[in-house]
Amino acid sequence: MKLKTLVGTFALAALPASMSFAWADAAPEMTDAERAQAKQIYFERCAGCHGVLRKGATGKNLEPHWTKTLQDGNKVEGGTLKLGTNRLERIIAYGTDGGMVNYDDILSEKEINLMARYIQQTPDAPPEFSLKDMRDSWKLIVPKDKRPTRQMNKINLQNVFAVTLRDAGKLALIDGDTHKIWKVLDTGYAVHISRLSASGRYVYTVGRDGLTTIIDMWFEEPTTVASVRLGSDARSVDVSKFKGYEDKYLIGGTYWPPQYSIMDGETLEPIKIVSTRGQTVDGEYHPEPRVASIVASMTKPEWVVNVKETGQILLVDYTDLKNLKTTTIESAKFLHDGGWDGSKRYFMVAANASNKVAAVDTKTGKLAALVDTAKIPHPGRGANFIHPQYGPVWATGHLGDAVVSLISTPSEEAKYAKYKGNNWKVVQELKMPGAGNLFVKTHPKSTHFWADAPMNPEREVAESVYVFDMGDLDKAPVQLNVAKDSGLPETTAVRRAVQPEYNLAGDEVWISLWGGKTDQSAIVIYDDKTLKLKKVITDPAVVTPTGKFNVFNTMHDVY
Ligand code: DHE
Repeated sequence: MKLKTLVGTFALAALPASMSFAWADAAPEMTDAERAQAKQIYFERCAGCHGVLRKGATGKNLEPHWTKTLQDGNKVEGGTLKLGTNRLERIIAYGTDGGMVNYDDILSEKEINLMARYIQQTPDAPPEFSLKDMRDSWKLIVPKDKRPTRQMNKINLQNVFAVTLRDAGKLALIDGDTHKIWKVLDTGYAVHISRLSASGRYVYTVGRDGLTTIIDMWFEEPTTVASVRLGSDARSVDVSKFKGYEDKYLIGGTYWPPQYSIMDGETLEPIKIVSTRGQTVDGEYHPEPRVASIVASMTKPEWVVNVKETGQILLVDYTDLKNLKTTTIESAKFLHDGGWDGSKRYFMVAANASNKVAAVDTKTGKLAALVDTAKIPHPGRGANFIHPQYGPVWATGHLGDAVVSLISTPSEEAKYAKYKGNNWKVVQELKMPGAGNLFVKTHPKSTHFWADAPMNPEREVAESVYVFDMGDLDKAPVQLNVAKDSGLPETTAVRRAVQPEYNLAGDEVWISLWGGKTDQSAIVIYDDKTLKLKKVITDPAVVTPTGKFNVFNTMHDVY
């Protein structure tokens, strides 16, 4: 069994920018072929956290002034700077306790050496992507008038799960009633999220490579009816949901180029691109402010667009796209993922490097609060429930700390008025076995609260999920070892148990067992009441499953 080893953090950000260093004259040599290979690996594995221009966000800054070997043996006045090829190789292989995961079970020694040399070179800036480029990439595969006018199959669409098959560049639609794979469709590479049309008929996917697809579930078999490229690196997409605008527009956010794009919601025909380059909340210009989470408001015809590097939250009004009105709300860096509070008035978004959660009031269009939390909040969409002592709370796990934070959220219901004094405070921290949580989940019909820990360095923790009893939150959670329960033979790569998702009835919880690309992975289903194993889906098509999105729960933001 190969365990992740932790080494020290970079501890670089604290060094003054003005410090003058004796840099090695040149970065280590690379052939053109090596550079091309490293560029591809960097895009697939590193750019998400460190940025295309390597300015850093969730991950550290990796520009050559930090990474290149120093001539004087890697020592600088006032501190020790130990980068250069050897040190970088160790960090890439074994990870750091700052949140960098180990790659010794994903990349070969040769590839690790390649990456250690590559990140000492000047970053490659990919080309920009214009509205014309987007239009050129647009494929309307089935026009609207050639699509069914009613559902042509007997599947219970509300209980379908859209499952990302990350490294296969595919999406599986799984029938939640029968647990059978309905169809596997080609998508962009490493679909990050799926979102649902307001009608529940269309699934929208967005690949890390910027390819967005729209899948129509009314055909006898799900069919991709259009696709378009948003740029070269993307993470988020959502549809217009406000009354009168249901499914009219789709918005997609890109990491590269840093911008958001608006399309027709049923054909994906490109309409508009808006750049997010500009000033950070600290008053500095940033050339790569990436679009992180996006969500459609139910309160107004607006999307909430969270810009990572600037810490600015944009409320984009989609009623008049020619004369686009945007409200810009200052919050904190670096904005990442988030979800609605129980009332669906406040959008809660993690400002992960600031150890804060920003709450946006979508009714007033203002920042309601910046809540201090434990290290590196990572909510996914978070989870809402009524706490026995503190009333309505929204929960987030943490990548950097062994707790789940419960934040008190406001409610207009008179029975919760007594909890008002606690609003926007962390009222309880639930103890986890370690850091490395990515996703939490509960359901209005459940008494359980589920949390994963896939980024924990201990194999056993990363391969398990933890279930809290919401009636007694002081009790330690029950550990379910998903890898063992799957019955699959142990593999070299850690099989991370990731992203609990409920079914329509709220009585089953689905967990992805995310193994290596050539290993058999699985979707493991538990009975939510008894916590007993119910089903293991191990079809050979299940390659590197990660996110799962139940149609009904995604449409109605049930979490
Ligand atoms: Fe995610 C959500 C970005 C790594 C699985 N991820 C999100 C969102 C963003 C984001 C901005 C919110 C989208 C929204 O709601 O509109 N994720 C990033 C990264 O930048 C990061 C750190 C590095 C990268 O290179 O992508 C990253 N994410 C991962 C993974 O490694 C995960 C575990 C596996 C994978 O498929 O890549 C992963 N991210 C997810 C999932 C969601 C998500 C499953 C949606 C959660 C939900 O419940 O809505």
